[in-house]
This record gives sequence, structure tokens and C-alpha cells, in this order.
Amino acid sequence: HAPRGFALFFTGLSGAGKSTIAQAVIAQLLEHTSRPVTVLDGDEVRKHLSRGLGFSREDRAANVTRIGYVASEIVRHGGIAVCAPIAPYADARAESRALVEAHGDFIEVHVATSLEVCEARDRKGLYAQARAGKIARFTGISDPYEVPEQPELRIDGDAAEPVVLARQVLALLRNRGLI
Ligand code: GGZ
Repeated sequence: HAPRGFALFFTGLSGAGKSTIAQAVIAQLLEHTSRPVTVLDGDEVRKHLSRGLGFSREDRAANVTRIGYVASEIVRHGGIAVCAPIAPYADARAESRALVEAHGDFIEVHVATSLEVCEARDRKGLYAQARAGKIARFTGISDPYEVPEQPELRIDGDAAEPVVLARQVLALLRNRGLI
């Protein structure tokens, strides 16, 4: 019979490493399975699925719930969805979880990279712009990030490289019999 689908849902600050870790996870996943993997990355999603949405609480909630809905459809058909939005609000994450859990597993991974480290890296220069007041409502600076209380996994982005953190995710998936 068809394998059970699951969604891997990364959440964390801008610059925490979500996309990089997600890509490393996908590379490692493809060594174990030939099942297709669909990526719903924050940045990409906002060009297509969530085009036109901004960063108000309502728009972020809509963005995250859309991602959850698409993930749930993928999971309903036995697929693997890898999502990587900031998803700063617990209620929007819970809504995505409920949508997905109707059909399969929801694996929430908190990429716990500290604001200090994200800001020191500032790969895209967004933190500097946020500090200068050029970007309003920037998560961690002028907008909240509600830390997940009971994610399936919390990984320490301050302590290890993306490839090492990806291995921790793979280990969890293996332990749960998902791969
Ligand atoms: C946070 C922002 C903002 C504000 C633009 N706050 O690191 P990035 O650049 O490439 O990814 C971030 C992305 C966040 O979009 P998400 O869809 O993941 O956010 S949410 O889940 O809250 O809907 C960042 C960029 O967009 N960006 N303005 N004000 N991040």
C-alpha cells in the first residue's frame, strides 16, 4: 500500500538557516527514497502562492495557512512536503498542523538560531535595514516570534552546520518510521 505522507515544517527567524537546512535534508532524503519531495520555501511561496501578501499578522497567518493547506494536499496523496516559512505565530502553525494531521504526520522543526547569530550573519542585509527602520514589522526586531513550545524537534542553529543539523532531522524521521 501507499506510504503515509508527512510534512516537515521548519520554523525560525529570518537567517536562521531554514532553507539551507531544508535543502540539506532533501539531499539526504533522496538517498533513502525515490518518493517526490515538494518544497514550500518562504521566499518562493511569496512569489507565487502568496503573491501580494505583506507582513501584517493577518497576511503572515494567511501565508502560513496556505502553505499548510498545500502541504495537507500533498500529504493526503502520500507525498512529502518540506515547508520553511518563518511562521512566527503559534496559532497559524497550529492551523497548518491541524490541516496536515487530518491526512498524515506533521513534523515541526524549530530552527533555534539566536537573534544575535542571525543578525551577526545578516546574509541579506535585512537586519541592518530593519534596525534602521527601513523595513517595518521585521521578525525579531519589530515583530514577534512566538517560540514553539512542543515542536517534534528543536535544532540549535548556533551550534552546528546545516548538514549536521539535517542529519538530526533525518534521524527523527527514521525513528518515527517515516523513511
Ligand atoms: C520578516 C521579512 C520581512 C519582515 C521581508 N519580517 O530571510 P529571508 O528574508 O529570505 O526570508 C524572510 C522572508 C519571510 O517570509 P515568510 O513567508 O517566511 O514569513 S512569514 O512566515 O512570517 O509569513 C525575509 C523576508 O521574507 N522578509 N520582510 N518584515 N521577514
